[in-house]
Amino acid sequence: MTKFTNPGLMKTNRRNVLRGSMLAGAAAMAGATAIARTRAPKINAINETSTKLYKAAAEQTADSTAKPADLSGYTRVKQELVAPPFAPVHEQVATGGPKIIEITMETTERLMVVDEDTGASVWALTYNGSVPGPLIICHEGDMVELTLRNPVDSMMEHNIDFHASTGALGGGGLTHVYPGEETVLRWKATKPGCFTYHCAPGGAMIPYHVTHGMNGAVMVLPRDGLKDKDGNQLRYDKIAYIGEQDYYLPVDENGDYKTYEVAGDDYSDSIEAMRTLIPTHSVFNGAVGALTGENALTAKVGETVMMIHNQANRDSRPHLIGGHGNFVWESSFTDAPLQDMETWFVRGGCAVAAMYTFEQPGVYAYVNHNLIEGVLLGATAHFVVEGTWDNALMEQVVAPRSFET
Ligand SMILES: [Cu+2]
Repeated sequence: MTKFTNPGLMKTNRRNVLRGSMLAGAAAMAGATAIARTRAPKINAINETSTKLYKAAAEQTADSTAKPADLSGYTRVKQELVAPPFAPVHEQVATGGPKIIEITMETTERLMVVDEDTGASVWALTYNGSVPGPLIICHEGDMVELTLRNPVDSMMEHNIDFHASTGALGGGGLTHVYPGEETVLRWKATKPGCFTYHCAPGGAMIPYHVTHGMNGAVMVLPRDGLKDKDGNQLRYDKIAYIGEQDYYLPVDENGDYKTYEVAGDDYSDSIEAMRTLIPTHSVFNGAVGALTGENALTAKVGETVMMIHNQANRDSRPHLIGGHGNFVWESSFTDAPLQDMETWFVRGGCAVAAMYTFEQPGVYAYVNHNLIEGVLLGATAHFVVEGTWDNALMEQVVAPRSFET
């Protein structure tokens, strides 16, 4: 099937649909000034290198005479993935032997409003239609078996790189799917912790897809559950899964956010905006206000919430205003958690788990404590917590009043 991705500009066939090199060529023709900067590496050259890298990984495996994996002793289960901020049904302490966890994700491209007030929107590239993609949960020693499906009406090629996995570019080299294709990848979870996954089709398409929402998190729990530094069991009552997304949305000469007909049409403008390294937005769960107001997270006094924060591209520093990170796993679940943290650190390209038991009712803001990003760029969520106020912890002794001068 032949389709015109840029009418009048370039013709391609299905196997070449919006491959990075083709789009970069189109971008160079359409907006050479946007991309050809002094000393800036040529994007099509980067693409070529990266494409070869991915091919090499795929071919290496295809030529391999490796013996089949021994799947005896594993039980197959299906995990129904759910949209953020929720988590799939799971056990905190594994029962039974190791499992092969079957999941399915679709690489859906959809127009999303990022900020209703300004009209900012993005042709989001997603796993299962959400930004971030769904949270996947397994235990150390389990296998994750993903069916990755690219809908027929997609404009682009997609794949997936699991930071929790080992080999073949995190699976990126084995999972390239064009519109109308599906692939199945199985990998073993050998490292306990929270990990990012993201699309990485090659070249400039890697940051383009990641900054268009194509990322999410996997939580690999220890088989015997989470522990504090003394080995005491830790359990949570609920999970709040928060994906922080930096967007670089193009604006026109009047400063208004540009709109585009189909996914991929913003490629050349987006590359230019991304090169500034200054995001126009840094939001939680895809859009300004996705976790505030009517969409706020909820909890009760005495409940323990596990906050999982994913940032696939940039560093972040979450802070729960009015609360703490009682236990924070910035690295892996193998390490003892940090305790009683005020603000913790999410290295760009990773996911971090922080556990807190609410002690007071009210509205708590969970922010990126670069407060410019938290307040001006959108990285704020709210927890609305019900319960009884504890004056022993805090009391307004005197309400604000005038004082005598
Ligand atoms: Cu993608």
